[in-house]
Amino acid sequence: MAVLNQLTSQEAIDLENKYGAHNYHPLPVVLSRGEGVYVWDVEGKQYYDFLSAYSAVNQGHCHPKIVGAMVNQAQTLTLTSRAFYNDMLGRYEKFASEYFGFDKLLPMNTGAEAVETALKICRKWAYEVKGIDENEAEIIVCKNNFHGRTTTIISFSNDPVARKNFGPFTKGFIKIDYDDLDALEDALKSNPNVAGFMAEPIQGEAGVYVPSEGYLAKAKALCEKYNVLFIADEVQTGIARTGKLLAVDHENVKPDILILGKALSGGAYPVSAVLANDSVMNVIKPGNHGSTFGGNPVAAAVAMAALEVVKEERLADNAERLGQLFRSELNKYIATTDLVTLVRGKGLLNAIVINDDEESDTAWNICLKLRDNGLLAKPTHGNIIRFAPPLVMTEEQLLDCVSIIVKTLREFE
Ligand code: IF1
Repeated sequence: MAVLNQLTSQEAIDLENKYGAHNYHPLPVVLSRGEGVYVWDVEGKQYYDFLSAYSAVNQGHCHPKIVGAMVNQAQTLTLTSRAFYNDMLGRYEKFASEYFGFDKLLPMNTGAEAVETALKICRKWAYEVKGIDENEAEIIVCKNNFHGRTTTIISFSNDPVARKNFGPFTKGFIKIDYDDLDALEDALKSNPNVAGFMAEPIQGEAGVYVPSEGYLAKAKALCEKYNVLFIADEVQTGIARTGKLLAVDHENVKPDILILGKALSGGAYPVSAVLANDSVMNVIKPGNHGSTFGGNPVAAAVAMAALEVVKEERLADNAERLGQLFRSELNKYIATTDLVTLVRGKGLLNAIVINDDEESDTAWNICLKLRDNGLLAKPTHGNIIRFAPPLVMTEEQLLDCVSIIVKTLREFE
């Protein structure tokens, strides 16, 4: 095996620039180790990870129980494909279906694949159960959504950078304003061919937009009234991130289709899933859908360990408690400054809005300074900085992070 000689940060960045597609603009920091809430760069500098790989590392970097399950399974049987059965998949499907309270689970790998899977199930249900004419199904989505980057998913995005020059696009989607129940009812009333309504319980990439209290429950009730499936994309908000196991749990809403990803594996391995009850999931028959790695034994072992950690370490309660503390501490600072207009979020999915226009690079420069001060975060859009640490953080560590964030912001006043 090639000896991994130690790279400097600049050497690592140069390699990516020369040999890697330029589909990202990362913050200039090169990480080489992670443990719990900390990551280290190649020069050995330690940082608090306040992004958690966009909420994939809720259980903390390299959690020993999750890594142990992965290593153990990887030394036993990694992949059978679904051409044959294996002794891990059924156990995982039972475990996770009961864990989230659904009849069945369809295993995939990435969040976007799970979103695509949910859309296919919803359409097939519309034709075979609801009775919509084939190829006429419409799915309602929200403006400023983020559900992934496949061609169909960007077909219903309104982000020009995600869409430009990737057409032609997939038909069959109706865009409405987020957090607008009248718009939802109008779309349901005026379109007899609606199959489903898909939404993020909190719009993450848009800038951590928390909808009005009751929005999710009323949206679900409207879906029931018009015989339409409510699809919750909890890829980013799920797995205890917002202070409950699922963000929909804050309103006791049970979606007809639940989409999971990211922290379903604790960030150790690509694992995603779609869950539904038999009345919906049983429209899927052999040959309709699948993937080489979907439901592989390593994914099964990792996901079960990752979900056990969530309960054993009471991560939802910790996220709820530390999230309240984080927002109250940041609000104390906001009361003293014009630089930041607000902090918003639920649990440990939060964001601050910088009092500057979207095109300014203030948020980016603040994140560069946060990096220098030992904390990693990244702007979502323009003037909004998302803060999402691993849910295993202690109160002492959170308060240390708050002081780093406030100290850094004061340098920009
Ligand atoms: C990137 C954003 C976050 C998601 C929701 C599905 C997916 C995502 C609600 C697709 C993925 C990731 C993608 C990653 C950055 C990150 C992201 F900035 F892109 F929008 F978190 F907000 N549903 N979000 O948030 O899951 O296929 O990536 O596994 O593309 O840069 P995926």
